[in-house]
Amino acid sequence: GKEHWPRGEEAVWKSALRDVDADSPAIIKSIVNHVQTSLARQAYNLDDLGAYQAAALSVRDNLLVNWNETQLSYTRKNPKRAYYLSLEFLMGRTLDNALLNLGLKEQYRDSVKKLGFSVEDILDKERDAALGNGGLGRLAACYLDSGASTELPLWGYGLRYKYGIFQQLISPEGNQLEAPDPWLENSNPWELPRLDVNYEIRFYGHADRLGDGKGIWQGGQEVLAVAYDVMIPGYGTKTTNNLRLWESKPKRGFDLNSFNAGNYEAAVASSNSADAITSVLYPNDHTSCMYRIGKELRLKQQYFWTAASLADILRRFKQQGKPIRELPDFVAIQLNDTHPTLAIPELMRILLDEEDLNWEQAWSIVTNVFFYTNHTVLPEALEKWAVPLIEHVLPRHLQIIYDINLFFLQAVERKYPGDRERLARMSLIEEGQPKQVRMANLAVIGSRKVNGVAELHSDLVRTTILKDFVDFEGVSKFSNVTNGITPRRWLDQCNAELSDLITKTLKLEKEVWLKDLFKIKGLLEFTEDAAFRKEWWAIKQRNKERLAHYVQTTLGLTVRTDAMFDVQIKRLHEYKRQTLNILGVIHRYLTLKALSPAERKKTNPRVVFFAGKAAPAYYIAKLTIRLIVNVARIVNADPDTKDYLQVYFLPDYSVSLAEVLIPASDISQHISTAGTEASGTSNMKFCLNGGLLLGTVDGANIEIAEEVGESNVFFFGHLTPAVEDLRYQHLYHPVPLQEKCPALHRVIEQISAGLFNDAEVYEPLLNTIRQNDYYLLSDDFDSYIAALAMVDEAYQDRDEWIKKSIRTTAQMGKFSSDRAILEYAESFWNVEPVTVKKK
Ligand code: 6GP
Repeated sequence: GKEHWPRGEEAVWKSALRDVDADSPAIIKSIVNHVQTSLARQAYNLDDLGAYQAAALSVRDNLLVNWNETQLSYTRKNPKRAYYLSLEFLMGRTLDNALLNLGLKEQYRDSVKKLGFSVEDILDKERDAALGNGGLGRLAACYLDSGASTELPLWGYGLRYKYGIFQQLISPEGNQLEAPDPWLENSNPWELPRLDVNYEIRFYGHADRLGDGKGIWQGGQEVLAVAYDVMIPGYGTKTTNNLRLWESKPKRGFDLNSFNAGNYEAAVASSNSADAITSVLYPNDHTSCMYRIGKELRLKQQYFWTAASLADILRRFKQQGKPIRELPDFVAIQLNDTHPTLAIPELMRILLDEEDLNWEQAWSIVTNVFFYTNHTVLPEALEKWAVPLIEHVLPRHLQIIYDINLFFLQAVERKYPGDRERLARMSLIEEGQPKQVRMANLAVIGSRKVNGVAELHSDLVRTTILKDFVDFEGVSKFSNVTNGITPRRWLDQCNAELSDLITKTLKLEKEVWLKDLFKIKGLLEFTEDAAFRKEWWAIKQRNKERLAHYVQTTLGLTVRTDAMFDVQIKRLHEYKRQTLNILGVIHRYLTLKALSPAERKKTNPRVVFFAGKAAPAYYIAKLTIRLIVNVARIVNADPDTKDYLQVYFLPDYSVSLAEVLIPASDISQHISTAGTEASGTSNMKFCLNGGLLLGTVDGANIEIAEEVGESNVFFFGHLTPAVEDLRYQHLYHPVPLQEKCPALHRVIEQISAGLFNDAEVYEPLLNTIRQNDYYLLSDDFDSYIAALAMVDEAYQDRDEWIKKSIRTTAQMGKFSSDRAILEYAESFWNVEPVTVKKK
């Protein structure tokens, strides 16, 4: 770009700079005004970052107007409201999304162009808000978008972590390294500090019982929770909801007593520990007890956030002057997994100790306010907190948990007299050294409804981990809401060309089908239209080139774009089986090597992409990354095969990277051991963008196949009911790998022999397969390889493949998160849309 003043059109700058009455369009004026005042920068040295900041502030002004209107109409109409409590909100970038939701993208494109900037370049300056680990956090973000777009009075509550999910680096040997993510460094235009909205949150101290279930909690440490508000614009509506994130601060800057005593260090230490609460997102998903260090801080995060959120919700409710018993008529709180379960004893504490209700009154309110969503059946992910830790940090809450447990177990005993094993299983307290509080049990008995996130998962919840509770409370409390994704970000924003083609083809306003996604079914009738197929395919090709360009500019590697793009992007976890994928890649490599050059030419060239982070202490998952990186190195450099097989591990997976990868995929892999992936949501994103699915019969894959037709997906592997038996056989009747699965054995032995460097490094990973193979790689390998071959074969018939691609997109209507959030609103919360008038 030009370095000297002015960039862009001199006259445009001049007229906007001169004075407020200048005859320049409002957007340009507002951007230039922010350059001069908010940023205090000179027009002549404005760079892309400055232009991004000014544009963002100008968009924020629009959002704030709508935000105020929305909050005003909620206050006036006083509807029942819903609150989504989530420790994670994986929002990604905001500017592009806000522009699209406001319908201002083209106007801003023109305006920044006149000022000498390209909208793509400035969008690229925004850092992701990465306050989440994976699926659970991204789901929360999609639900906020859908809540605002369907005009629901829905607020999110979370924590304002100073550091989001770590930045992933790959060392020369192929190891994952973690660096901090100081995402707030350049200041964040999308948040509004609300220093006046703050609450004092207590920890430690001592609790006394006062009889009648009541108590008093005093002393300890008090920390301040300060609100930061993030605007959540709806698509094509004026509704702009709120995501309120809490930041922790010392109640006083320093402790005067220690200061006077000359104990400077202690004074500073107390303020340090208050700041620490919201300093960092815990980078583990699907684990609650694997990492002992820092556990107390995690518990403090959970309490800090739930207590501040509840105090805020109750203050808002009380402003209406209604009696507290009417709380369930005005408030529904969705618990995103068990992380916010302390809200249950906290609300009991408030109702008993502060509102002076009796136990029955309080419990009846609590159990009509809360709703609990479970996101995994993996046993290691079920949260448990050591009783002594809760007793130390939250002494009053432990008393309340014991009381809840007593009344609950008495009721169980009445229904099943003498069934001690059942009592032990259902108790909130797990015996052991130390005793532990089972948060899922507490969430279930304290909630009005419990749901899983896809049909199969909800069935497994009912028949396995929560079976006793279904028997006791009746099945109607336990239901399903299949996850969804927002088609705004995951089609219109990330794949604008495809979105435009759909709009043109359906002859509908884009606002219509993006808000009623079932309408894309209209594409079906165009599968036989050759010109349409050509356009469809050309867009996929350009998306592949965009991804190749990204890889070229970030890694300096050249991806061939005439190959099939095969993508697996998600957190690294044994149950998701990235290892199966890379072993399949090696199998393909060995097979190619054994072919003659002429035979190789007949094969389908394939580029395999991986991306994803491993929890920093998850040793086996990190070994899988190392293996992928080293396989990529060998395979991509092999002159015999490099035209037919390329492998890439793209570092530092993020929402923004997903937005580039997903539209470029021909096939994506969702290959968890049957019964382990609760739903999956990226499977929906790929299919919506016309990528086909290769997967196991698991999670939402099943419902996707139901919608798009089995002939348009590639399924393989054992089914859920077989898994338990297979694991039993591995333990008690093991068959040597060489006999059971010779193809897999050959692959593993090549790794062991050092074909991919550092042979001995991989032994612990390979041993998980050689030994009890808990995730059934050896059982599913042959059918996996067969499925990959079917994918290759299908890809050769290009026309038929494109038809499959179109049919897939066309039948993804069910998976809009608008559908999902409305199911929550209608069947759980009893919350209705509130229309905010357009002026
Ligand atoms: C994830 C599930 O693993 C995934 O299948 C699902 O799509 C997603 O939640 C949204 O429902 N679970 C988590 O990320 C998690 O940490 C405790 O569960």
